[in-house]
Amino acid sequence: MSTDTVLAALRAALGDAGVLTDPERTGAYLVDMRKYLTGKSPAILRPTSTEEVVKAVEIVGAAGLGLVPQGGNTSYCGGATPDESGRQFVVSLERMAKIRSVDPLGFTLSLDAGVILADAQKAADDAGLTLPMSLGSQGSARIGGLLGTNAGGLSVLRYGMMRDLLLGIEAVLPDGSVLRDMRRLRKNNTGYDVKQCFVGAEGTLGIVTGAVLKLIPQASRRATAWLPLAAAAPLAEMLALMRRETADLISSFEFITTTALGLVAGSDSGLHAGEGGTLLIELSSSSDRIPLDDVLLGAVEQLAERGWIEDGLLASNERQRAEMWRMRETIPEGELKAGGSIKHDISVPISSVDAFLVRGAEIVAAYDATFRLSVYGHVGDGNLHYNVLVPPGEERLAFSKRIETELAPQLYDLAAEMDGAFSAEHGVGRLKRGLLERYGDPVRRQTMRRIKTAFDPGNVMNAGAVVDPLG
Ligand code: 2HG
Ligand code: ZN
Repeated sequence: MSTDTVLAALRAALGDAGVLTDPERTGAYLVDMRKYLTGKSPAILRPTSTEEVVKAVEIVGAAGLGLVPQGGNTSYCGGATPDESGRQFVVSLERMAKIRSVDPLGFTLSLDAGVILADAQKAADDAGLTLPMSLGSQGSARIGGLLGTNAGGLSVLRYGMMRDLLLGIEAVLPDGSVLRDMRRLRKNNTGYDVKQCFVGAEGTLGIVTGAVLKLIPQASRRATAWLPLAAAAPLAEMLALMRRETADLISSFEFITTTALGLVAGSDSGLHAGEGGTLLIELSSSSDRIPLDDVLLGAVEQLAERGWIEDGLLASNERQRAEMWRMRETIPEGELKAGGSIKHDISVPISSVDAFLVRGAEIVAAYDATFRLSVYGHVGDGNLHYNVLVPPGEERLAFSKRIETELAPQLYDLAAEMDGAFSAEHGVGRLKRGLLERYGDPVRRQTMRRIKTAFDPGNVMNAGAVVDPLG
């Protein structure tokens, strides 16, 4: 079947607005957010319903071509960018962005996979509830992509990753059949949990078109602290103390080093880091009866008594709180402005975070003592963004290649030695496939390939990302 015939069939099925071929409009879909990869595609498909997704899958599958599902195109690992063959259609879910329903008694939100995270948060909020998922790219990241990468973010410590929030799913499989499992059940022990296969699969098993997510009572109260740290403050011990002393009301425990903070546009708020960096801690609750500020203050005093913090600031109003979060959330932007960074999204058991920081710094210093590190992350989840800043005068992509081959393996080896992972919350995509080969348990990898083969023997869905089918 010629490409023109396929395009004509797709136009008949999705309408002209559902099939973009004009290079002026397709360009943005073909390059990953960090501009590491640029792919080619015969067209960008923009279905408006699950039925249209089915038609697209059937037409493209029958023609022996491939599909790359795409949400907000914010993948850090090239998980939503087509390859250069020109044989993969991008399927953007951007026109499937309806909130289907909110169940205020069951605390659930049913929605299309193309809903932007910020809009999903608002829908929950409008119903007097909270969707406990927030991250820097929430203004553009879409639910399907967040599920595909099992995104984490800023409140994983208390509420978990996307996987933990997922109750139901709707997905179009590579053969055009539709998995309809949009049930709002908390308990459903009726065999394999098939919906979870799509989480972290980065669109390699099918196209997620809808989801049911867990909500929580509206987190109307918050207590937020900015805590400049003494040198070598023991982060894991501090976290354990805070969890204990706050009765686990802690929803964020973010660590920022002095260098990372220095990348963020200054403000008059006086927020600074101590010798050991800084912590941004938040407690949240839906009840007025819990004196959150007192609980936080009491716990912080204990950190001070042990000499682990230099001083501390409790946000006294929403403006101050928002400023603390702005400082944290704009670090990736600050890295870009400083010339870019090479990102290592590693995780280790929480008890190994402190050792990783020490040994990681030794590895980097031994490689090149002039390198500057932008380290920050969700210490509450054992997740560090251990980023190396591109030195002035270095070309970003060439530098990235060098770090990838020479330095990154040493950092990933260190994480592996500590039973950690080379990707904590950013996925595998196309960029980290080699790492999966190197660090994955061989039986796990083989099982992943078997799962891929079972769902997608023809390798129609996002071929080239994560794993290949068998044979
Ligand atoms: C964050 O925590 C994101 O801000 C981005 O996961 C991390 O850009 C990064 O390295
Ligand atoms: Zn992160």
